[in-house]
Amino acid sequence: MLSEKQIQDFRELLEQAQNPVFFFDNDVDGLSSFLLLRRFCRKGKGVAIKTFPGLDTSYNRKLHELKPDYIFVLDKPIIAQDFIDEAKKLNIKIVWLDHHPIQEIDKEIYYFNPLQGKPSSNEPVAYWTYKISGKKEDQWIAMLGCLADWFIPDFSEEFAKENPGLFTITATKDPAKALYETELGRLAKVLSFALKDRTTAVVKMLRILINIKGIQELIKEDSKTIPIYTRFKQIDRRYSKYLEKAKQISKEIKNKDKKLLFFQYAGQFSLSGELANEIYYNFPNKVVLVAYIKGSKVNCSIRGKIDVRTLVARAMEGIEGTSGGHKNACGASLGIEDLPKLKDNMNKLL
Ligand SMILES: [Mn+2]
Repeated sequence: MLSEKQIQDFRELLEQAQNPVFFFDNDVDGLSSFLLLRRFCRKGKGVAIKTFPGLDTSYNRKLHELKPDYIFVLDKPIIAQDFIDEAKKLNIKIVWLDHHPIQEIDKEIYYFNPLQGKPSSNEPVAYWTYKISGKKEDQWIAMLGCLADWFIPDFSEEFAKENPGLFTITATKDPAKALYETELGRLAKVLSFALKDRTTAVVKMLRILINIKGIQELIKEDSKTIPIYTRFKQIDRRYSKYLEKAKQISKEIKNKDKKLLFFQYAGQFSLSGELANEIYYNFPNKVVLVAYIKGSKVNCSIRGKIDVRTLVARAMEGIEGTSGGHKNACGASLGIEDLPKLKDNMNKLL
């Protein structure tokens, strides 16, 4: 966890900044973290980082363009050394708040990570930015960020009691239920899909969310929120189709008693992580592998009750590519020619 002192220190850094720029991970935890801080300090610009897994050197130009005195990096496990050097050269201070495994950190960076605390913990960044901002009226934003990272925060029961139409007490016991069966979960999906848009559209979305009065304004589909919903619907149409297909496939394999639920798709949008989560939610006894084919490359998302990280690492033996992630949720990338082999290996190992 972060200590009271650290929370206070972070707040002071925010206050010192005249022209902060917030670089945040391109997911709902990252977005919520930015919004909580931005709505608290009322200054600075936000940049959604689209490079993965780290903030890479393609963002150096933002330092010249936006001329910040402080930058705040949120929910990103890696910052390219060259970016850090460039910031130093320009006399820009770096504040970094993250909850991923700790990397070697440059001494001149103000680094905050609950994993370093006592006790060590890894709450989403939105949880901590909410503690920093302390604005009760923004609790819904913190809820969205936490949920999207499959984390139920300690204020969720309070939230459920005060917002019965949005969230339920039973959902406070189960993050999957919270995500797939509540209105708040649906909104997390809306924001997640809306983030998958061109930079200019995302900037527009940020402006809307910085100024929005409350969650009721976000729920309402009107002239104000239309840019968010347009993109969401566009992606959700595809997403729902893929999901239906995957459910169909699982019906067919149920009879054969197979452990692996394999689903592949190609297209404009990278949705394999979201799809794998929801398919796994529907078929918790299967190991789910969703393969997103883009040109000659494949990105896979794997979910399962068992240790799929080890399973995938073994199935990738002899295949050129990478794999890694968490025990029950991991990823792999490889060339398209090796996808049948990966599927085959997984089937054999299971
Ligand atoms: Mn996160």
